[in-house]
Amino acid sequence: MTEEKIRKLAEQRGIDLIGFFSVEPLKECLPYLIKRRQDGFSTGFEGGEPEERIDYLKAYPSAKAGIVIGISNYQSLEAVADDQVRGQLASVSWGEDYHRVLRRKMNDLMDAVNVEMFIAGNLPINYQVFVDNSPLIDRGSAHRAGLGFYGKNNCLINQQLGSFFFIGQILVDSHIIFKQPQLVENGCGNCRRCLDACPNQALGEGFSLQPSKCISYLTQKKSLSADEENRIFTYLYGCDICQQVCPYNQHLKKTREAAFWIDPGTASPPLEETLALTNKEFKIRYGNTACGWRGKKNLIRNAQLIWKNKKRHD
Ligand code: B12
Ligand code: SF4
Ligand code: SF4
Repeated sequence: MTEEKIRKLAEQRGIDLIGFFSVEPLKECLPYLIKRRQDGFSTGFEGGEPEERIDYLKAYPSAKAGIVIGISNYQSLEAVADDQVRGQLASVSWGEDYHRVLRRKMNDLMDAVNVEMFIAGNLPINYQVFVDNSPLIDRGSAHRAGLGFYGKNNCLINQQLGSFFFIGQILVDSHIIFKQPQLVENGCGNCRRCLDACPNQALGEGFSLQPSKCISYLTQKKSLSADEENRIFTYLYGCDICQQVCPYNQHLKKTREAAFWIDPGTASPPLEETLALTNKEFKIRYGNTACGWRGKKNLIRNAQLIWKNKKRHD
């Protein structure tokens, strides 16, 4: 199977970005992983030791090559103009859970690849798909495949999609014929808008992120210290600030993936409504979104903190 053929099948399935990578251990990421652990910046969501995280064969022992995809989730939403106190859901949790959407896209793609294999009289390709559900480093694979550069906001930035895209990877048990990817040069230069915009100064020089200061992490963490409680600001789940200010994220096109579309009111629900959610309502409203996994307790705790912090500042 060739790169060109797979690219065409991907485009037909609404996959925005696709790249190919070799499954040699991801040694280029190892120093960053080790440093992060030494600095005490692990979140517990990564899973696995640094050496294990860079080892594709540990994740899928028969891997011969990797395919990585990117799906845009960008939407620009107007602020809701009413007098209700609202919390914000970050773009990571808009619409259907991205883990499901990307897994579906990758399985569809591989089904199509295997139809082509069958027609050509070949055996099917065996494979495994990954989206944020293994120790593998999704940004690392996408970087190796030439999909973007690491921004100072820690995100992988692509020239067309900015950083508002999710990453999924497929390890396959067959060789794919592909051109050696061109690594994308870092494009931050002297810019430091994200570092200056982060309300808690969670971002450091040298691509680091201190989780105990990061709103995105804190909204997902189970128990918070008093200091951490003050750092939630207006977010019910996740945080988009260091992406919103990035020059690469201005004038982007709305995602064509309808599963992520959302209206402004749903993306910033009234706090009073959120505080009163029943288990059943939580399941209906958030069960199929990416913020469902931390449960109703976390969401309500965050709503209480936004309320409390707002009252303190009023
Ligand atoms: C743990 C985790 C978090 C943690 C920690 C984030 C962090 N910066 O590490 C928290 C909860 C804070 C978080 C938040 C978010 N996350 Co998150 N998260 C992950 C997860 C599970 C692991 C990330 C990880 O291992 N971090 C450790 C560091 C060391 O690795 P890394 O960030 O992947 O890449 C670094 C290095 O490779 C290195 N590096 C720097 N320069 C260079 C140069 C070279 C040449 C090399 C080789 C390496 C290198 O620096 C990079 C940045 O630190 C991944 C899914 C996965 N399994 O990969 C998603 C993932 C990184 N998250 C994602 C998203 C969307 C988010 C949020 C935007 C969600 C939101 N709106 O709230 C925020 C963004 C916060 C931010 N500024 O990073 C996407 C990223 C998409 C993208 N385009 O970058 C991922 C890939 C999920 C996915 N499959 O789409 N996340
Ligand atoms: S996600 Fe928010 S809190 Fe975390 S580093 Fe970016 S701006 Fe700061
Ligand atoms: S805001 Fe500036 S420094 Fe931060 S990631 Fe974007 S280009 Fe890089």
